[in-house]
Amino acid sequence: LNNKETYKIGGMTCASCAKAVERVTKKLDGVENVSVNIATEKLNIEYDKQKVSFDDIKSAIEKAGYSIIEDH
Ligand code: 9UX
Repeated sequence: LNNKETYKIGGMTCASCAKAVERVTKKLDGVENVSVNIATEKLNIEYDKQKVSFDDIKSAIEKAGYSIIEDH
């Protein structure tokens, strides 16, 4: 049931921002693999849609001070 998606993250200005985005998303139940590329500003994430929704991920990222948009 894992679903792989790529999203565009806004507001990351240093490598620690990328780490912060990884940390807040990994913490969500149902999220498996997360990687953030600071150069491309992309979030690659694998998650179970039965357990966690895009809106949950979006809320966590916005709460941490960043923005997220669907990249397709
Ligand atoms: Mo770096 Mo990001 O000093 O929120 S952690 S800018």
